[in-house]
Amino acid sequence: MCTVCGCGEGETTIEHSHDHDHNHSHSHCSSHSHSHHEHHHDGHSHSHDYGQGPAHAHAPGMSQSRMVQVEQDILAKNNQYAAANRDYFAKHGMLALNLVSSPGSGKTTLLTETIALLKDELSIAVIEGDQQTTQDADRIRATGVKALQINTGKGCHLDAHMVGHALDELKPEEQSLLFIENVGNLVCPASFDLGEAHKVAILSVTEGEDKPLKYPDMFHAADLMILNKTDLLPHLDFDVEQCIEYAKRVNPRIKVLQLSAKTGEGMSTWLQWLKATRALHLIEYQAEAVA
Ligand SMILES: Nc1nc2c(ncn2[C@@H]2O[C@H](COP(=O)(O)OP(=O)(O)OP(=O)(O)O)[C@@H](O)[C@H]2O)c(=O)[nH]1
Ligand SMILES: [Zn+2]
Ligand SMILES: [Zn+2]
Ligand SMILES: [Zn+2]
Repeated sequence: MCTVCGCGEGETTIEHSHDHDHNHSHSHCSSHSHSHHEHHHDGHSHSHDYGQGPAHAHAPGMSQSRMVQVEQDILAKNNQYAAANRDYFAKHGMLALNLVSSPGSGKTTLLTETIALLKDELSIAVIEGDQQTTQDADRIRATGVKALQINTGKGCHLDAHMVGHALDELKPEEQSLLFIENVGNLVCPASFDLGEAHKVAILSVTEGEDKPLKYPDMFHAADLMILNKTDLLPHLDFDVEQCIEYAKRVNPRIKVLQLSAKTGEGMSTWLQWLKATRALHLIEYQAEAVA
C-alpha cells in the first residue's frame, strides 16, 4: 500500500533480460536491508514481489499517527536505497534523470525523439515505469537503446529499491545518460527520491496552466519543467506566461523549457540542457577519479 495516497502497492515485476525454464519468487522489502548491486542474480530468472508482508496492511483501521509513522518509515527506507543508487551513478559517471508527469504528457515521445537525436553522440539507457504494459519500453527499444520495464501493478510510483534492481538487470554503460520514466502521476513520484540528479517535470499545454499550483509538491521537487505540445497552443487558450509564473511561485529555482516533441520545435534547447548538465556531472566524476 502506498501511504502517500493509500493506493495498492505490490505485484511489482521487473523485466529480465535472460530467460530460463524455471522461476521462483522471493519476498522483498520488509525484512532485508542490503546494499544494492551485490545481491542475487546468479543466472536464473525470478520475479520480485514487493508488497508482501507487514506493508501489505490496509489503511482502514490504522490510526492517523500510525499512518504517518508508516509513511515516514517507508520514505526513510526509500532514502537509503536512493543513496545507494546515487552512489552507483556517481561511481559510474552516470547522469540519471527522473521524468515525472501526468499520464500522456508526452514522456515516452520526448524520450524517443531525444534518443534519435543523441544516441550517436552518447550512450543512453532507459528505465520505464508504468503499471501494466511493456509498450513504453518496446517503443524505446525500437530506437536501438537499452530499456527495461518496471511494472508497478497497482503501485502509483517507482521507488528507489525497484530502480536498484532494474540497474542490476539493465547494467547501463559507464558514463551513460540514464532516463527513468516514472509512472504517470503528479502526486506520489514527488515524494520518492530514486537517487536521480534531477527530477524533470513534463507538463503538456492541454492540461491547463494551473497544474503547478494544484500539484505544488511535484513542481517544487523538479529542477526543470518542460512545457510540451507547444504545437497545440494555437488551438488552446493555455496561458504560457501564467503557467511559468505559477511554477516559479512554488519553486523559484525551476527552469522552464518550451518544446514540441512532435514537431521538434524547441528540442535543441533541451538537448543543450542535457549536454551541459551531463558535462557538469562528468567534471565531478573526473575530479573524484583524480582525487
Ligand atoms: N500534438 C502533440 N502531441 C504529442 C506531443 N508529444 C506527445 N504527444 C502525443 O501525446 C500522446 C501521449 O504521448 P506519450 O509519449 O505516450 O505520453 P507519456 O507521458 O509517455 O504517457 P504515459 O506513459 O501513459 O504517462 C501520444 O498520442 C503522443 O503522440 C507533442 O509535442 N505534440
Ligand atoms: Zn500513491
Ligand atoms: Zn532487493
Ligand atoms: Zn510513457
